[in-house]
Amino acid sequence: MTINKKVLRFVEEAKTLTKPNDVVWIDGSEELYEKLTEEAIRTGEVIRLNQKLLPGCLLHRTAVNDVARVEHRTFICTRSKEDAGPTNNWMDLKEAYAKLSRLFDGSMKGRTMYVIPYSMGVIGSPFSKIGIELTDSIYVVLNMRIMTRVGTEVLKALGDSDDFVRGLHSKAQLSEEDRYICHFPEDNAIWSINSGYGGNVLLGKKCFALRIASYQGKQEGWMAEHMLILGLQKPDGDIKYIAAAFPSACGKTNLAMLIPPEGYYKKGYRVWCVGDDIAWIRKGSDGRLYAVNPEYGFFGVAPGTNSKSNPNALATVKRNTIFTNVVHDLDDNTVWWEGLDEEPPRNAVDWKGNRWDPSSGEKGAHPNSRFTAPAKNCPCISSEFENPQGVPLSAIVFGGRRAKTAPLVYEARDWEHGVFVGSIMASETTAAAAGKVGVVRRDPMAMLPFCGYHMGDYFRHWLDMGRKIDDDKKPRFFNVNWFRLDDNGKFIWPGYGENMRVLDWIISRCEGRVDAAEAPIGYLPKPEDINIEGLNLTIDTIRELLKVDKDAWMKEVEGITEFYRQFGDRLPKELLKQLEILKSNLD
Ligand code: GTP
Ligand code: SPV
Ligand code: MN
Repeated sequence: MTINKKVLRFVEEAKTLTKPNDVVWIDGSEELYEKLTEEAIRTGEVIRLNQKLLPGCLLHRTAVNDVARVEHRTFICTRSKEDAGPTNNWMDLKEAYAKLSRLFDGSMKGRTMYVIPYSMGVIGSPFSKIGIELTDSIYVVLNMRIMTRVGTEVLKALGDSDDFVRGLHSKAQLSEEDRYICHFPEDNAIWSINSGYGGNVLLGKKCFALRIASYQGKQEGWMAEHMLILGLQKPDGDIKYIAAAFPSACGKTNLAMLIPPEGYYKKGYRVWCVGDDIAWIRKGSDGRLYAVNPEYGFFGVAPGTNSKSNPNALATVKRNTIFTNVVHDLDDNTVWWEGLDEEPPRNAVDWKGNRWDPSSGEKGAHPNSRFTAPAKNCPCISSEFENPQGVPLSAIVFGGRRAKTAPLVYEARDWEHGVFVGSIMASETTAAAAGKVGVVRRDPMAMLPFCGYHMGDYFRHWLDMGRKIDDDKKPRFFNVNWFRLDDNGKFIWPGYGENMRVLDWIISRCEGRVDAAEAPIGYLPKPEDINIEGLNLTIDTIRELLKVDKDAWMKEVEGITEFYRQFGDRLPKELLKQLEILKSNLD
C-alpha cells in the first residue's frame, strides 16, 4: 500500500517483535470493513444490532477489568525524569522499550496485525498530523475508522515523510498487572499493551491528539487541548466560537451539542458542534486564535444521554455506531443504558454479559459505557467541521464538577489571569478513569491526565501563546460550574440546554454588551444579567449560584499553594503573582 521506507520498516520491526500470523493493511474500503465486521461477529467480539432500528450499529463488551482509562498505568517515557514533570508517571525511555518489548514479544501469535494509517485533522491539511497504529484488535480498527480519517489517502498525504506517530497496540492477554500505556514524545511513539478499552487503545485520541500533540505543540508553537469547540449562532446569523475544557465526563459532549431552550430557539439562537473532546489551537494569519477538531467522530458517555438531556447525541447514535458496555435488549436486539428512559428492558444482558434484572439494584450499563459515532451523523455538526483552518475563538472556558466553591460562571480579568484560572481548576473524579469517583482533585485545564510534558512548562506555554496575540484579538477567559449542589445533594442549576443562558452571558461579555461585578476571583455576572425567563427558579437561586464564599476560597488558596509547590522553579512567576493577588483580594 505504500513505498514509504520508514513506514515499511516500522511495520516490519513490529512484526518481528509481535509475531502475528498475518498483516492486513487498512485501506479504508467498505469491503474490508464489512469483512472484518463479519469476522468479529463470528468470533463474538462484536454483536450486530437490529439493522432496521439501528442500521450499521454494533455492540461490544470489554473485559470487566478493562472499562476505563488507567492513569496509574499511563507513562510519559523520556530520557530525563524532569521532562515528564511531577504530575505524570515517568519511565526511563530505554527501560520502557525494554520492559514493553518483553511483553510485546510474540503477543500477536496466532492473530492478525492490522496496519491503520490515520490522519488527525483533514487529510493533507498543513495543520493535520498523521499516525500509523498497529493493532491486533478488530474493535480498534472499527473504532479508529469512526474516530479518525483512515486509509490509502492518508499514506498518499504522508508520501515519503518520516513525520508520523508510531503507535503499537496489542490486547496481549488483557492482563491488568501488565497493562501499560507508554508515550515516547521524543520519539513520536506510543506503545499500549494489555487493554482493549477506548482511551487506552484508540491511539489517535488521548495518546496522540493530547499527550504527544501537546508536546509537539510546545515545540512548534501551538496547543493541543482537552476542549470541545462550539459555534453559537445569534439571531442576526453571526456565529461566535467558544472552546471549553472540562475534565472527563464533566459535560463537554453535552455542551457541544446543546439545543437552546425555547425562548432562545424562537429568537433564532443555535449551537453548532465543531468538536466534543479535543481542540488543536494555533494563531491564524489574521492574528486571532483558531481551533480545529482533529477527530472524525465522538466517543461519548452513554449513561444520562436521553431525548431531553442531549437529543442531538441520541440522533447521532442511530446508525453506524459502536456501543461499548451498555445493556443489550434481547427482545428487539437494541441497546439501553441508565438514564435513557424509565423503561429498562426486561429481557436483557448487562455490560458484563450476564442476564440482567433491572430490579436487582445493579447497574445494567457501566457508568463509563460509551458510543462511538461518526461526527457527520450529528444533526448540529458545524459547517466548519472540515474547515482545515479551524474557527476563530471568542472565548475560552474552563469548568469542573464542584459541589461547592466554584460559582456558576465568572470571567478572568485578562489572559494571564485566565491562565491562572485554568491552572487552579479542580474537579471531582468520574468513572472515565479507573479509581475512586467523586474525589476533588486539581486538574489544570482538564489536562492533568493528558499533558505529555512538565506541567510547569505547559503553563509557561499558555502564557507565551497569549503574548503572541494582540489584545484586541485575544479570546476572553471564563470559568463555569454546572454542578453546584444544594443541602439535599441535588444539582441547583438545571444544566444541559439551560447552559445556553450562561453562554449568552459569556458572548455578551465578549461583545461588550453587558457589565459585570468585580469580585476577588474575577468578574461575576450581575444576577439580573443571567436570563431566567422560562426557568423554574428565582433570581435568589442565581444569587446563591454566584456566591463566592470567602472561607472556602481561602482554603482553596491553601490547596493551590500546595499544588503549585511541586512545580518548583518551573512554575511561571506570573502564576504566583496571580495567586498573591487572589489572596490579597480575599483579605
Ligand atoms: P468525556 O467524553 O469523558 O471527555 O466526557 P464529557 O466531558 O464529554 O462529558 P459528557 O458531556 O459526556 O457528560 C458526562 C456526564 O455529565 C453525563 O452523565 C451527563 O449527563 C452529565 N452532564 C453533562 N452536562 C451536564 C449539566 O449541565 N448538568 C448536569 N447536572 N450534568 C451534566
Ligand atoms: C475521556 O476520558 O476524557 C474520554 C474518553 O474522552 S477516553 O477516550 O477513554 O479518554
Ligand atoms: Mn475526554
